[in-house]
Amino acid sequence: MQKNIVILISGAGSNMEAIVRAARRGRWAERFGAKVCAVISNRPDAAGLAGARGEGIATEVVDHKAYEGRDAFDAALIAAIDRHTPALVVLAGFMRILTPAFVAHYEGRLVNIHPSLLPAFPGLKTHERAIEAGCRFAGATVHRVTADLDHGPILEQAVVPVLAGDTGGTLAARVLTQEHIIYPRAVERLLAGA
Ligand code: NHR
Ligand code: GAR
Repeated sequence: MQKNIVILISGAGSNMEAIVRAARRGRWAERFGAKVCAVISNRPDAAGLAGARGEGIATEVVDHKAYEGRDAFDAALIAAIDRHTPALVVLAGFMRILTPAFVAHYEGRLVNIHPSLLPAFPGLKTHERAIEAGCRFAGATVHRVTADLDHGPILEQAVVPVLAGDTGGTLAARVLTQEHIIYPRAVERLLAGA
């Protein structure tokens, strides 16, 4: 059975790129019948859209500003995603909170990477908050998405040190290098059924 992967982005798309590269290098098509078949952004100006096109992947924009409310946006997003009959929907720097109806529609197929060591620091501005709290370690978490924001079952985590003089930006960059390792690994494990 063909396992289609749809990736949702809002920005640079470096996690999306890491997954696309891992799919190629790890021969996901041959081993799991899996391929990244579409990248969808809620922001028309997301830099990751050009990256995806450069990889030969179909792209689409579902601009949340064009919809009256979250229910209408999520319905349009579901329509765009379901054209690809995905086995897996991967949030990669996707910045819109999803409605319970959306989450229920993709139950068991929806994963996210969050730039903190969950359950610490769900939500936004995670790096600044970790520094402010005096944390010695920070990191990233791949988790299943549930209606309860950033609280789904944990699939993978990576830890990095918080260094003296870190800003949100320097810490984010250190965490991001680890995201690029654990996100492809988590997706590969899901495809392998492990
Ligand atoms: N949706 C559900 N239901 N559950 C989760 O666990 C989700 C989710 C949607 C996105 C990613 C998450 C993150 O990893 C994610 C997890 C956006 C916001 C947010 O507040 C919070 C968490 C995450 C993503 N977004 C604002 C909103 O009003 C908009 C912010 C912006 O556009 O910059 O949707 O951190
Ligand atoms: C990543 O650090 C990701 O964990 C984070 O945004 C960055 C996206 O980078 N996600 C969130 O903050 C979700 N609210 P990318 O576009 O280069 O993958």
